[in-house]
Amino acid sequence: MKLLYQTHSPYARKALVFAHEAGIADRIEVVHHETSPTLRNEAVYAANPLGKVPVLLRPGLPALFDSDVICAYLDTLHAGPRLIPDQGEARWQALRVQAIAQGLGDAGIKVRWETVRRPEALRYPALREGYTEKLVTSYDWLESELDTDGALHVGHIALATALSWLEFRALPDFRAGRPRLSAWFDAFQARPSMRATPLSGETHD
Ligand SMILES: N[C@@H](CCC(=O)N[C@@H](CS)C(=O)NCC(=O)O)C(=O)O
Repeated sequence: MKLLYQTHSPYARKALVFAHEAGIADRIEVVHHETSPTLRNEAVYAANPLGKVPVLLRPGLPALFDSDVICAYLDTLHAGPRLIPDQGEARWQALRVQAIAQGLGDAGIKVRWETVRRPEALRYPALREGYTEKLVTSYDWLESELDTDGALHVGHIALATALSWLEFRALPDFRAGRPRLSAWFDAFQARPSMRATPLSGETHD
């Protein structure tokens, strides 16, 4: 399988960290791409009409996107404990943490558009503030709601890769006043799956 990847994408890294945690990273060839709404990448568009990474190319089978779907597929390919619990409250906790993590990445990208990516004259401060608020209230939610003791799940992977990216891009700090979240994140960052997949590079618009 091939994974269309971008070294500074939290979502692409999420899929790859998931593969590492599932013990199947050696079945995936990482193919590097740059893509953005203002930099069309034909190879990515050929596989995903949204023009976004990650995309998982499977021999003889349709391409899979986005990161949620790729993780769900990868979870069917290994014999270890499911990283997406299939029943009970454990399932809903994993999925809601994943949803918050996805939202952190989405809001962080919006904040970046309104701070560094959009030409200065086109930036809209009210939008930057609105998306910053979503980041901050989500950080607070995680401080109280994140399950830090139980089994590893997809939400943890999505969250660690999102927080790592937010810090990498110097987006609003999630650490101050949130010792539980910070301690959990620091421990997660030390995992081999995270160490094998460092973020790097600049966004190309
Ligand atoms: N919901 C998607 C988001 C993917 C996404 O936004 N990827 C970014 C890279 S961080 C991208 O490819 N952007 C290019 C574009 O929006 O055209 C997922 O979870 O995979």
